[in-house]
Amino acid sequence: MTLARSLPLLLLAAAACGTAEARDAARPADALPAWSAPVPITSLFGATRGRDPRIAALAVDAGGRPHALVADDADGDGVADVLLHAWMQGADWSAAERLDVSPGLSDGARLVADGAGGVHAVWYEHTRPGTPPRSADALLHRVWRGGAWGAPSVVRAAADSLDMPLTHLDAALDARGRLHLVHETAAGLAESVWAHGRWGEAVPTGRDGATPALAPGAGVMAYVAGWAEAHGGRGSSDVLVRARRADGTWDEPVPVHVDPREYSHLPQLATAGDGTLHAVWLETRGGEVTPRRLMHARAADGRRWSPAVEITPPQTEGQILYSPRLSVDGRGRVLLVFTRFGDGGVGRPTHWQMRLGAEGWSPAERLFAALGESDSEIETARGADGVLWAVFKSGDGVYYAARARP
Ligand SMILES: [Ca+2]
Ligand SMILES: [Ca+2]
Repeated sequence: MTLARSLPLLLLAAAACGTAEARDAARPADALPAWSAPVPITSLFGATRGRDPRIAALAVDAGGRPHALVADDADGDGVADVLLHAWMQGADWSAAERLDVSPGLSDGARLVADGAGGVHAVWYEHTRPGTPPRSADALLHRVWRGGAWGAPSVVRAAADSLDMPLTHLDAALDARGRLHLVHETAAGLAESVWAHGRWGEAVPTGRDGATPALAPGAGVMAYVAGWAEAHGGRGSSDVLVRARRADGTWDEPVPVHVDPREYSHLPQLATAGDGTLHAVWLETRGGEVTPRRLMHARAADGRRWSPAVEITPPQTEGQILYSPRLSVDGRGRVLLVFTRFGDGGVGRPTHWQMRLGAEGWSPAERLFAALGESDSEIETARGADGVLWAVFKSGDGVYYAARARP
C-alpha cells in the first residue's frame, strides 16, 4: 500500500558512560543531547542467524533498564521470522531470549514499558500451518516481569492471511494503564485494548489506513490513508490524525497533510512537556521512489493542526531519508533522530539529531561520527528517570547502544 511497508524499520538504544553527565552539566539548556560512548550489544546480535537482523523495538522499563527486540530473518526469505529480546543488566546486556512462537513470519513488533516494571511485546506472527509462510495470521502479546516472559496470548486471530496483509502496528498505555494496540487489517486499521488481563474485541478505527502511530497516553493516533482519493482527488497517501473522545471512541479523521503530488510515510507522534502534540513524517513526491523530505506539524489539542512545514535540514548530505524517530527528553523537549543516505542514494547512511526549541528546529548534528560510517537504523526511547537511550546500527554491521542524560 505504501512505500513505508518496504522500508526497513529501525531501532533502539542503550549504553553507559559516566562522562556524559559531566558534559551535559556544561551544555546550554537548548543544546542537543550529548550521548555517551556507544557500547556494542554483542549478546543480542551474536544470537542472530540472518544476514541483516534489525532492531525491531526499544523500551526502557520502570527501573531504567533498556530492552531491545531484534527481528531476524533466519531462513533468508526476506521476511523476519525470529524475535530476540535482551535487556541491560548493570553495564552488560543479558543473553538473548527468543520471543516468537513459530518458524514463520514474526514482524511489526513493538515494546511498551508499564509503570509496574513490566514490558509488553506485541507483534504479528505466523501461527498456522495452512497460512502462507511469509504472511501473518495472528497478533500476539507477551509480558516480561521479574526477569522472565509470560506465556503468549492471542490479541486477535485473523480469519485468513489476507486479513493481515501488512505488518505495522503501534501500542501505548492509557492513563489507566490499559494497553492499546492499533494494527493493520485488509479493511484498514483496528484497535484492541488489554485490560484486567484480557484483550477486548478489535474495533475498526481507520478505513484504508496504514502505518499507525499512537501518542503516549493513547489519546491521539496518526496514520496514512488515501484521503485525497476518497474525496475525489488523485490518489496518494496522506497523513491523518484522530483524537479520542472522553467515552473512548475516536473522533472523525482530521487531515494533517493532503497533497495529491506526494506520498506520506511513517508518521510519528510525540507530546512535548508543554502538552503540544508534534507529528513528523517523510514525503515522497510523485515520480520519486524514495522519501526525500522531512515534514512537521503541531497541534495544541490533537484536533487543530498547523500547516505542515518542511524541515529537511540542508546541512545533511544526501537525499534519501529513513527511520525518523521522535522522542521527548527528561525536560519535555522534542528530539528527532533520522538517517540520511548519500547523494543519489549511494554511499553509507549517516545518523542525525535535531531538537525543537522555541525558535524552531535546531541545525542537524551528526550522531556517533567517531564510529565512522553508519548504517540504516536508529531508534530512541526514554526512561521514567529522564534518560534517553539510542540503539543504532553502525557501518561495521554492529549494533550499539548509547544514552544521554536529561
Ligand atoms: Ca524469514
Ligand atoms: Ca516466527
